[in-house]
Amino acid sequence: METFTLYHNPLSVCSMKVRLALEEKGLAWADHKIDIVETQEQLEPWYIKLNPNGVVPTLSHHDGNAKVITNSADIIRYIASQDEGDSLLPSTDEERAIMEKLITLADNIDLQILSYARHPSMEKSEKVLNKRIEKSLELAKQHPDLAESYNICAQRSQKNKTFRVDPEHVGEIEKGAREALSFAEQQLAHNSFLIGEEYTLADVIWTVIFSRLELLGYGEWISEETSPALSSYYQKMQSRESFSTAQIQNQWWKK
Ligand SMILES: N[C@@H](CCC(=O)N[C@@H](CS)C(=O)NCC(=O)O)C(=O)O
Repeated sequence: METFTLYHNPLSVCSMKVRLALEEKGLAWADHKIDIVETQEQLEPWYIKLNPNGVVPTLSHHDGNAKVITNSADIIRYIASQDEGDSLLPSTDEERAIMEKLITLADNIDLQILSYARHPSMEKSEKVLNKRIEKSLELAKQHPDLAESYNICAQRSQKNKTFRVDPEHVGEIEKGAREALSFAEQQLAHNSFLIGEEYTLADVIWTVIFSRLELLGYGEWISEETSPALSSYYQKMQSRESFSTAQIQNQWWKK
């Protein structure tokens, strides 16, 4: 029986990072999908008790003691810390610091807002956000003990709604993303991977970022003309077995 259970969504970028880390590490895991679009299961009380921010992914690990880890960057660090499988961590402190910098740079790109801003149907994505706000506020009334979490969920969706139609805010996120990409391009100038010659968590996280940027229509940022090193690196990452087993799916949610 698997000791890891991943609560995730097939099309969520944060979930993809964790699936990719699990596959690269070679850990078996039980799959628990959470519908964050139609039924919005991430807001159900049982899930809020597991992940008080009401977001995917969440990893639970039953190895004698039951552990629950939230936040994709912390989850992948936890996965890397397991004894079995490949390390996924660089060998020196200096490289480890660069890996952490690359994780932070990736985390700072607000892909939620960019995704809601670039979804092919403004109307459909607006419906999802409205439903999240309504459901959070309704459940806050029904479950006063969880009201703090539900208010955080409602505020997050409200923020996504406001900023996705704010060109200045979207422009700032895009600017930050391009600066981060230029740092990654420099890293790849003389290396096979983002940190030297070994595949690490930085590669996990950035492979998923590239896939989402492509979906969002920013493929030119990682094209051969603009970023030759990133472009050939991303092709290599896509040909790894983990890219298909972890289902790094480049597609929009439908409803
Ligand atoms: N910092 C969190 C962010 C997680 C997150 O925003 N997840 C999105 C999907 S990628 C989600 O669950 N959204 C549902 C919602 O906002 O209600 C992480 O890295 O795990």
